[in-house]
Amino acid sequence: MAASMVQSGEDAFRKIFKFYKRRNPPPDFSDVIDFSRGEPSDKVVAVKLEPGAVSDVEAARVGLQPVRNWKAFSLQGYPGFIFIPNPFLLGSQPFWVRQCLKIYTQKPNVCNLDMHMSASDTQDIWGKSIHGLSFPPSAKREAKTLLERLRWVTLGYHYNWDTKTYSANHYTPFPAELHLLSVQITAACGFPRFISEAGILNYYRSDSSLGIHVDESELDHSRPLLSLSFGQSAIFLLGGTCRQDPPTAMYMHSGDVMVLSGQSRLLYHAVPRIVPAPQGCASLDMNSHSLDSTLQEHTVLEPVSDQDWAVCSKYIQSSRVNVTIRQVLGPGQNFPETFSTSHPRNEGDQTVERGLADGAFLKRKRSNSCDCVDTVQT
Ligand SMILES: O=C(O)CCC(=O)C(=O)O
Ligand SMILES: [Mn+2]
Repeated sequence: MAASMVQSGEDAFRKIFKFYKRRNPPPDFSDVIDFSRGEPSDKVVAVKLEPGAVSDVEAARVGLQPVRNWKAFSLQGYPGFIFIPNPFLLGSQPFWVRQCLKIYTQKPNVCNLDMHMSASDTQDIWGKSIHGLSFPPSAKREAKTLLERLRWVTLGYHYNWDTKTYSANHYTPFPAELHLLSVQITAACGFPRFISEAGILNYYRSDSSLGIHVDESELDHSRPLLSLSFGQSAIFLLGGTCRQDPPTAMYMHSGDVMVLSGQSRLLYHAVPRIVPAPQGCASLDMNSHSLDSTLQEHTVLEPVSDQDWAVCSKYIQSSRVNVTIRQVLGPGQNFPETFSTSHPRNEGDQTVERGLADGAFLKRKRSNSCDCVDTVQT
């Protein structure tokens, strides 16, 4: 049992992170909570959502089931933590996967590859990768495609990994359809008027992990942080306000949604391991990408062509994409004077700000302190 391995006073989070990251011998996964089973237990509690906040038509427009059909859970001792196992309509995830791989990777969005490549080289990550990705797995390829080397993309207010801040003068328009999806999910969770101002997409290969961190760079922590996952599954660890608090391990499968709000908004978390999606995961099925025609009328979901889906499904057979959406500023709030410019939203300067290394381990600054939440990434 992972939590019982740690002794009081030590960095329990780090110990459990290493436990789940270990390759040889592989860890025992029997303590990992699987919300897709849909069963409340001594740790898992059902959460009531607000079905009236989102009409069935609004939900379907962005590829979501009617809210009354969603299941939602929290964890004992984590108020404000909401986990919604795959609320997407069958056949709608391929659109979101395609957006993450083909659309959100385009300029002016910023990515890890900008760190050591020219703007023209990172101009068309998708277009430059599709040929290489089409090779059968047995064929030996010289170099990895850009998509295979992609680790993160930022949207909206671009997170600066060095200063761990957002700033008014590095903003590019947030994708409208992703904002719409975020608004529907957060409204159903009891947070009306959510404004999607910053997004971080993390692209995980099968051996990637994401270090222990707290998302605290947003200026208003009363707004929820929304997380969406597609492709292969992950072990996600949710800890406390101190590194000494042993984290709870849970699976995140394709389509799963997580909301960190209230007291859970500033908790330590990490992804120590990517694990294969469960057998028969419908969202990864090549044949499930054509959306029911009755839903197509008002949808923001453009059809995904067979060619595009062939590339996407190839990529997500061994990868996971996670999207976190953040409201940075509270209502009426501005960036501190030193960061502000006269017109923050339209004049995004194109300076490339980067911080994360291009490597399988998406490392973020760590802290061993228990005094306060003093780590760090966003
Ligand atoms: O990949 C995940 O599930 C977590 C991502 C995350 O914590 C982040 O981007 O801040
Ligand atoms: Mn995070």
